[in-house]
Amino acid sequence: MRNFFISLLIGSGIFFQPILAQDFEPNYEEAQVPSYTLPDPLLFTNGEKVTGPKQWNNRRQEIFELFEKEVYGKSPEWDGELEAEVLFVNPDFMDGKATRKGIRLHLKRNGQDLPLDLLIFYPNTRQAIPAFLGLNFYGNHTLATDSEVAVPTAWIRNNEAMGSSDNKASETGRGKRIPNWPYEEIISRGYGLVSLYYGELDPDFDDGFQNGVHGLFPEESRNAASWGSVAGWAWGLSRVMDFLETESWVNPQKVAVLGHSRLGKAALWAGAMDKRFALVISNNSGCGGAALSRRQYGETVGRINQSFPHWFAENFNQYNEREMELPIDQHQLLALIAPRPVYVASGVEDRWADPKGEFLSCVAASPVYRLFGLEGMPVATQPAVNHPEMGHIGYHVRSGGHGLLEYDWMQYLDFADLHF
Ligand code: GTR
Repeated sequence: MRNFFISLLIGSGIFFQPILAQDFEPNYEEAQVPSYTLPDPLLFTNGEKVTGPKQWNNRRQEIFELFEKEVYGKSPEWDGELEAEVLFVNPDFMDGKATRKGIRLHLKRNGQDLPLDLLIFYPNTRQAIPAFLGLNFYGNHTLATDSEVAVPTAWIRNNEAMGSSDNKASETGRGKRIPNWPYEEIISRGYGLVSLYYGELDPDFDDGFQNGVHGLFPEESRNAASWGSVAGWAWGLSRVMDFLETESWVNPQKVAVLGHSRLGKAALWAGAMDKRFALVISNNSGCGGAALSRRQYGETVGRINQSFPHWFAENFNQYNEREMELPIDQHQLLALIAPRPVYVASGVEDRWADPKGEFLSCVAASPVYRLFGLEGMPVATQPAVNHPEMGHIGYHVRSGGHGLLEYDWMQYLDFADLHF
């Protein structure tokens, strides 16, 4: 009876509730960072050493499964149908320099239809070109000044940033995010840009995983290792990639996936799950993204699970205030992307995301790149503000706080030029 009661508690999630004081005080003192040892990406759980790329494949699988089980949850195989509906095509965008397209992707499965609106920009050239793919926070209309790009109907979080007092997108947000998505510059550098609103994949609130992509798999029984929202957003990026493989303007071998903050966590996990992403960019992704959990600097595992119970697998709660017990740490998430290039960016005032922990993660992932004869992070100490470093791992800490800014994009374009 007692065991039955305990498993009932585990199943209901009550067991892993964060044991956090209400008045959580983040640590911002370097001297208060606990001493820790990071799990070695090149050491199998049984203690054997990885000595070459061939063994790395097996070790990679081991690490990947640990992230699935303990952090993000396991995403299902896609066995549904994908249909692309053309909403508009404007080949005379930017005085004829570019094309802007609206595509509604329909994810069909089990009698359900999940619509995802893609906003696509690309320069008018004859060759297939590289492109950036990234989820946006407030809807595609925030990347457009004109009404051809419709306001989304999906639920919006933190919508006051767009001048709305409820969770519905409206005209007040139109064009507001263009500075964060400088498509004119991206196009003039020869790249395409594909963006979609992340809430169409999975609305960012805790509804017991009923809606969004989770709703396409009603037969799935949930357990402590089931996929959370971060995994849902990441999985959705792969469905967009499925579509991009059918588009003639883009070179599918050269698609960079990028995301800011929670969507940076999703971009990293997308890059780990799907090797078709040739380059991966994490902008201020912080806890559960590029930052090392063991440092407990700024946002911690316990805090993030308390604030966002729907983001990760329920298992992640086991490590609330127990980061040292994690069988992996976030440098191994970067290592899962090797030998493909990965870029991590911080903002010096964005202490909540632990800029130094993001940098140290790049350093600790580097041995895996070296296994492939590649330079990972070229430097061992955190570079000065606004001094990017680019090996096969790139990193910068720029001036200012949390945000995807033009400075960040300039580095991503340079990094993509270097590797594509
Ligand atoms: C914060 C959260 C961070 C980060 C951020 C964002 O509230 O604590 O982990 O994801 O939101 O996505 O902007």
